[in-house]
Amino acid sequence: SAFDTVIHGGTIATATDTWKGDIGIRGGRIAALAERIDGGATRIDASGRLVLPGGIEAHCHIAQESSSGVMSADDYYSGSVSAAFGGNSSFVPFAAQHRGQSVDDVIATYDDRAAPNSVLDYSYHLIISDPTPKVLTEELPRAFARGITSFKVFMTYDLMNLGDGGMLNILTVAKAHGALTMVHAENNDMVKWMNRRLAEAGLTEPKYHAISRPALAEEEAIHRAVSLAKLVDAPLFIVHVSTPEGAEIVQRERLRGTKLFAETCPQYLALTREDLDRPGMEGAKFICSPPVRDAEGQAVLWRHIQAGTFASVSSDHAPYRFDETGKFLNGRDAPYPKISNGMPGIGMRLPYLFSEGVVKGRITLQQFVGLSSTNAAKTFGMDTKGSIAPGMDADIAIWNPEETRTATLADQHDNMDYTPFEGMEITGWPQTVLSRGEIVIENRELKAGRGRGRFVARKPVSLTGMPGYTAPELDPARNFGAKVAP
Ligand code: DUC
Ligand code: ZN
Ligand code: ZN
Ligand code: ZN
Repeated sequence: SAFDTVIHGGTIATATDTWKGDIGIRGGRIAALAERIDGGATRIDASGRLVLPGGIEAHCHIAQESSSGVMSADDYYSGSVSAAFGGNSSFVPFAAQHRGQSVDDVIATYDDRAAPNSVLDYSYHLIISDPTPKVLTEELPRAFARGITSFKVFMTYDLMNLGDGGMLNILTVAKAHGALTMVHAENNDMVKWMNRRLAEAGLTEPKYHAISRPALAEEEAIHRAVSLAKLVDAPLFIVHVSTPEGAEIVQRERLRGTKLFAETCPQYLALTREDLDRPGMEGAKFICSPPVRDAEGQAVLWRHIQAGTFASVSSDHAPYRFDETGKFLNGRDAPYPKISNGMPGIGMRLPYLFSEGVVKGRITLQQFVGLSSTNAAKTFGMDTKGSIAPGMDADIAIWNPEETRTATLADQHDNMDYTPFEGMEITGWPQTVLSRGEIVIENRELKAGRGRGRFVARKPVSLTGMPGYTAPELDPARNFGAKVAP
């Protein structure tokens, strides 16, 4: 047969189109699209199903130590399996440099964690917390050259944040190499000041986590991050935007042509600070940063999703079990600043977005494909992924748009002991997932083996349609005839 696999009879959708037809797959790539394709060593019946580009999870923490040394509950096996059950064909976890570590060593460590274990194709975003001269001039350029073309920096946490000058330095390096800087934008001193104030008043239960990280801390830091990036005209990606104020800055700057991208996450649409106030220590399950907020804000975030403010909706899967190995590493009744920070959700990102977005009529199917896959591929330079077109990797998720089930922990297939989405009624579930033409999930069963995933070398971000910004002061020649090096 001309094809290894033919997917037939489904409704195919990309970020721009929907049509009925068949897909012929050969050598792991999409070889043909036609109304009808006969043959195929394997034939997959997709009648009554949606055939979509496999999801690309662009924000997740897998086999990663936090700055306080807590290891995430999922490794590259359980993390990729959970992602696959959730409709993803590839993912981009973080490889985190903590202070004093060499970036070359960090990448080697994550290669050892990922290559033997990942079921899905993967790349990394670096996390940079220690931008020494060697990191800036040698190690980062080396990482970019091998296809790790993005990295995250922090404006908060004493052990992570770079300060404004440090941000300008690293943004400049990223710009020179076509790399993309991602930023966790919360004002560190505002959060520390709030923490001190709450501690002095004895207010340490989980619900005060939300109070300790005000919306203003995010708004101020997003504005500052964008200003720093504009000064050097470097592209910037704001991760996990949780507030209407933050989203509004992103929208305004994108309209001006600023080289700016952003994401939000399902938890900011699904959960509120009321969840942090569940009985006993239950609220600890919902501690993440930035914190979950309120219902009014959720409605505004949906408006921004509709309006195209966000490139993607990502899970920010940061799994810590509800026990002494995870959330309660510092004890069962630890004050909120000592409870491990993050929540799981890699398996729920797409079912939640489909159910609340497409099924409820908030977004189109095309927007869903863009937010779940295509935009991440473009933004993070995965040029063989994120669409259904001849020559692309056959990374495909076949969805049953009508199946309704209640979200449960057992459905996640991760290494967690809770899901924050427990009990939510979800319509639309991925049923079969292919990665480079290989069946990873079929009828909700795992079919692929540990270690089949491959590292994806990524290209620079595409900045088409983003003219950027030139700060007049950056070039003194314009004013006083003096030259400075770029
Ligand atoms: N930022 C993340 O992106 N994830 C977990 C915690 C954090 O601060
Ligand atoms: Zn057919
Ligand atoms: Zn963050
Ligand atoms: Zn994160």
